[in-house]
Amino acid sequence: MREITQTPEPRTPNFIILCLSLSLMFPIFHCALVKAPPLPILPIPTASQLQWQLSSMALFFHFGTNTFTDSEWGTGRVDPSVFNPTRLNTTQWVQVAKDSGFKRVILTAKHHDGFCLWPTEYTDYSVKSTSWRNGSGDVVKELALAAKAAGVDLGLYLSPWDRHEVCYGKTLEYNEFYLGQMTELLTRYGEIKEVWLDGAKGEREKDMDYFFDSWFSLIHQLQPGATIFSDAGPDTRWIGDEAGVAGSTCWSLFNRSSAKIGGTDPEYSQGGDPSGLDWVPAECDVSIRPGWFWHASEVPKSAIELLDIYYKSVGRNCLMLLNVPPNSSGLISAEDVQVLQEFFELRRSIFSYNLARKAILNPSSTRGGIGDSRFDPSNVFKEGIYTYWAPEENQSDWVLLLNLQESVSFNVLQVQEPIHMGQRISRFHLEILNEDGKWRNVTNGTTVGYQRLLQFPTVETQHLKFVIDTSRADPLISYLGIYMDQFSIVDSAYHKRAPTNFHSRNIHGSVKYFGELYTTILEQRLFNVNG
Ligand code: FUL
Repeated sequence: MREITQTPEPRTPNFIILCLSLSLMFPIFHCALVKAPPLPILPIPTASQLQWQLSSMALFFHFGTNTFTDSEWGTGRVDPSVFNPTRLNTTQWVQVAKDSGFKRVILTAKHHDGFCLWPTEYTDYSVKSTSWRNGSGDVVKELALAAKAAGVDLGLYLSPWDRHEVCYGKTLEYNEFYLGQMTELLTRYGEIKEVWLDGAKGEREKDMDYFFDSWFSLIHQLQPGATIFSDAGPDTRWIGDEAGVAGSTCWSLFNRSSAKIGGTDPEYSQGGDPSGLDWVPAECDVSIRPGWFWHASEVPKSAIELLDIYYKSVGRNCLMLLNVPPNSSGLISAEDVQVLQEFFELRRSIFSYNLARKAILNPSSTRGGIGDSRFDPSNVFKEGIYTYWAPEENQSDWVLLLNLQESVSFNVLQVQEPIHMGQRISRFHLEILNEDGKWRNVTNGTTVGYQRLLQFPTVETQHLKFVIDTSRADPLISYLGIYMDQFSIVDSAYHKRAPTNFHSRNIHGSVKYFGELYTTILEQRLFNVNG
């Protein structure tokens, strides 16, 4: 049946005069009629997913019997007494994280060998059976206390694959055992912000099913603020490689049902899914050293290599999870601390000043019209996702012109979306005005999400044109920045590469290559830590 609509009476001049006089007498009458924010486009993140994303970077601590046996995948048959970190100091671990800009730490409470870093009731294969702290030590507790004192979030990795536990392989028994251990971890140590688990397992190992749905439900019940990481979420997903590198297109949209824990399709994980129905952003795990556990013979990557990974993880809408393994004395090694300090200084010197900050902005349109500060383009220079530029609805162009007021050199573009409103942009580009008066394309990208960083050969200009080409809904921009990175090498084909074979051991020898600023960074070490 057709809907019957009433035709409104034509407005008489008297009515209009009345409205005008009322609005002059009571200005509030008009002020209340502001344009509401646009609708979010689904899916959108939960509060804990948002908090996770805003933290940007986390440190991973792989620590256990492997640290003492020079191994990666322990057999589960090593005598627990090998675990003896005589100088263990979790306050140092947390301080290192905090001083180098990491807001979250994650500990391998149990790795594949089954050795538990806390005194669990369910097995003797734990710190209880060692002479460390006379068998009454608890690494999880020490880390939880240190993290709380420093205001750093704590996450725990409880490996499903357990090479020591005899009931591993008996489906019901082991699922109960695993949940028993998980419950201890989530009820004894205060707030746990992330639970990390994977489907890793060696070939020809015992077969069994994990009851993931029960695990995830219980974890969320016991720690409602925790995000659960796995190959398939539910809250954050594995990026699909252990190099810390996301796809250059990276959606937080994903279909959990299309992913399998232990059977990742790297391409799907790296790019996400523009038609995905679930919000499952990606976490990029990578180790500062070749192995996940500490080995005396290995050296850390250089700060420049970490910076490259930062561009390809945090700069591609992901969280960077950097493993820094404590050594056998129970401390983070001095050479790793040094690299982390240098990495921090690199980021600080590149990103602490937005070269576009004083620009005069000219938008193609503004939601609610000029004068509505809530959607004003100047919001793109305010920190945080809750302030943003919104164009008017139903536009054919989404453009921001920037007059920098003077000629500026730069080689990095930063763009952010207010992701609490959903991830929208699917293609954008940046143009500069050349001296000949012609606009030239400098760089382009696909997805933005929480944060997109793009590098390109250095350009100099006074005028920029930031253009959003395609978007799932009216695009919203919460931040726009341009920066000068004097450290990374970007080749003329617009492909960036980090210097190879450039470890911290030879970092001093390479200083002249990166100029004076790098020398200053090396001289400005913030603190000394025993290693
Ligand atoms: C993998 C494990 O097999 C490695 O040992 C390491 O813990 C890495 C972070 O995850 O699945």
